[in-house]
Amino acid sequence: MSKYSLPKNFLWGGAVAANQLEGAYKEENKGLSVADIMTAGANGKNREITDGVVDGKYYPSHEAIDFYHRYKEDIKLFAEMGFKCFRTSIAWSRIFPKGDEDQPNEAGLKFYDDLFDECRKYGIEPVITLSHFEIPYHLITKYGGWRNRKLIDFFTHYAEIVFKRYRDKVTYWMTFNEIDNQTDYTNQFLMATNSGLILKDNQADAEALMYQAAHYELVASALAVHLGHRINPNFKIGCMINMTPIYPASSKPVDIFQAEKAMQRRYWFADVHALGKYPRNMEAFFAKNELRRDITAEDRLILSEGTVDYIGLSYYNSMTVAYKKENPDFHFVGPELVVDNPNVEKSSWGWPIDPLGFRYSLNWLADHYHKPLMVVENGLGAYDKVENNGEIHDPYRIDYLKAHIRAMIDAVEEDGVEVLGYTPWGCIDLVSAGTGQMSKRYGFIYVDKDDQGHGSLKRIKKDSFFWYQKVIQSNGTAL
Ligand code: P53
Repeated sequence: MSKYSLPKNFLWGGAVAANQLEGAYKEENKGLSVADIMTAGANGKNREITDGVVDGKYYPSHEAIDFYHRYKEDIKLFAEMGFKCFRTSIAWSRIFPKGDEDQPNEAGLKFYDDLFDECRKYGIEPVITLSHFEIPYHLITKYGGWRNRKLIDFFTHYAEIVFKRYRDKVTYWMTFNEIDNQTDYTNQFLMATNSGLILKDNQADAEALMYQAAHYELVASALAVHLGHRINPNFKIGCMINMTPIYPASSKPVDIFQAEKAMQRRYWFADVHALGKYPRNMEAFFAKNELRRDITAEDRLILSEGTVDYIGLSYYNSMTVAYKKENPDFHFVGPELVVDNPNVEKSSWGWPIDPLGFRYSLNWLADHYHKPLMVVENGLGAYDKVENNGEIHDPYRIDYLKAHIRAMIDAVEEDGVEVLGYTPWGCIDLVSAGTGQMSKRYGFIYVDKDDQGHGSLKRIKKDSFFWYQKVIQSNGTAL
């Protein structure tokens, strides 16, 4: 086999996050997390972040798809598809219900012991995110979330406990899910899920808070990497970046430079994680704007000593931006500069569909960071229909995944990119992070539940289930 082909032990699998599928939000002493105070929204309707759990409102995470009680049945289905790995997260608030305790909650630790054992029974390697949009709510109400330096200690204590406990059960870890989403600091959902920052509309200090919180997260991540390697030198600990390549709207130099500035503003997080220091473009930006005030010499040392082993990434779509003359210094936050790209199709939720953008992304990350990549999310959120005979035909999902897997294999074979694994998002239908809907489905396995929380929770294999089974069996040659 050529060095430039998918290895025999390529990690095919699927990805989920605890808060989007486990449910059992209060069971066995679990504390509330930020996900548990977010109501359901819809396409174009934001989820509401409430002040604690409010009576009479519907919170999709509370039951989700009840994976907490059904994981044996679900993992059996993953094994039937041939999964080599399964990416999920540990709900921090199961281990530390409030987040600031000394002693962990044994029942929470036991749940993940059983879950990882169940995976191992089928030879499925767990791939575990420490913080996937589920910071304990108490850390928000008492400490203000990641604006507070104390969170570094709480997080590293949590990381140490789970690294030690699962030392021989888990090898692949990631620290913070999609840490770069918060680049758009005007988006309350992203600020709450990334950093536990509950902000008001147009909050004046949102930008400064974001950069400070992100700094503390990056220090906490570096400490966790360092600690993890001491606990088990075989651990592979990665970061997790949402990779949305940003294209210029035209060949006008201002558009091209605007896109470059947007890339700098979104991907410096990966520089810190992978290279151990802030890029000079960000240092210059902070110096000019007096952002990220609290950084110590010790922090810089920690960052340099806790670089990640691989880059975990999610890829769904590309984004296209245009220069605006009202913005002569090429500032970038997010949606304000985005324009429609007429060259790509869109999903039912308006997300561009761009498989070549995936190959471009894999190349870009490999060129910048010279580390192995792991694709830990990719997929199409779509409406599915159950036919009268109970079957679900989802050729649109197969088309999307086929084109993206093709693009990934091209990146490996033609471009020499090193990719460790591929775990499509939401391998079993689950609650959408962005909208809180069930009807935005990604799965190979259908779950009978609607956007109001009604349904039998029955699992049904979709056509894509049998297709993906063949993809894995053939190591990506039978698409
Ligand atoms: P949903 C924003 C931008 C890109 C990816 O998203 C995002 C988000 C947050 O919505 O989320 C990631 O469910 C995330 C998953 C999430 C998945 O992509 O909004 O890591 O938790 O479910 C898909 O369609």
